Amino acid sequence: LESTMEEDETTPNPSTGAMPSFPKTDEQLERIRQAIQPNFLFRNLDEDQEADVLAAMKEVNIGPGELIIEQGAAGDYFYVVESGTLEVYIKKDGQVIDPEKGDKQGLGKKVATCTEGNSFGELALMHNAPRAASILSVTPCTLWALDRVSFRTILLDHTSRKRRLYESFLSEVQILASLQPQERAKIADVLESRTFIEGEDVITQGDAGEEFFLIESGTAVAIKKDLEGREQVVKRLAKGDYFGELALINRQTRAATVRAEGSEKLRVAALGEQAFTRLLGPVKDIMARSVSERYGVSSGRGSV
Ligand code: 1OR
Repeated sequence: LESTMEEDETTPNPSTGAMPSFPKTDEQLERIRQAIQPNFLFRNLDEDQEADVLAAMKEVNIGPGELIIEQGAAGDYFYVVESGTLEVYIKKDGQVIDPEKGDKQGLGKKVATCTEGNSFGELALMHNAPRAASILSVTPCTLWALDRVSFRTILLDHTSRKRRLYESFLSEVQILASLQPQERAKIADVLESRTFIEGEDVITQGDAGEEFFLIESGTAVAIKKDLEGREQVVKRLAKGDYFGELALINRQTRAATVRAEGSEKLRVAALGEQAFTRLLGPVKDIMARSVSERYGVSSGRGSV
């Protein structure tokens, strides 16, 4: 049975100050700050929490060809990549892959690459689960490692706050109805709230799509340009509706613009592409199937 961060009572109280602290130069601190800044886990940390994270991170230098995480092992560290490139491999039970097709060291199939500013190793620590993938360095790398206890202590507060915030909202979103509560909790962990005022665009027709969105409150319109370049409203969207899935499913550019409408601010929850693939796998098929229903079979006009 999976245990979530809230349920783990072994996590020490942050106020005991039992966290490790590795001295760093101002330059190093700045580099780590840059590296963790794009990462959802570290957004919205207060100053003290950020200071704790930075202090607890340990520099790790590795050469090329090192297995830094092995699938199935217990989770000990979370890593942020400062420099270098690593590859992510996943091996399914009993899977045999032709070495010529990239089964490096019997690690399975390459599913992703990590470079500067990326991070990995959070899943096993967040969910008390075995490592979900193997991570192999392909160049010399400088990584920042945060130990399991510090990771959980610092990020616990933040995560449980987010889960509470999104729990009831996600349970009312129809497309997510088939998911288990724990699966919705994992989605809550990675959602990021953003607001838009009337007339602002959340996504723009023709752009590359990197995120999926759920509407938390307010309303929006989906707009497509016709052949003469005139904007046509093709759909209205409100609380609980989703958009932005098409570009992620079809790997095409955004098929429409979605714009905030009305005097109430539009609030959306964004989910990045990697998380979309990882967490909405079961829902993705339903979404792909419902594309025709949502947007009309004939021309596909209005798809977002
Ligand atoms: P971990 O603690 O389980 C392995 O240790 C890490 O690989 C994992 O945390 C993630 O940070 C990272 N599926 C699972 N883990 C992934 C994936 C992934 N990509 C990176 N990691 N993918 C799903 C493939 C079906 C790839 C998504 C693009």
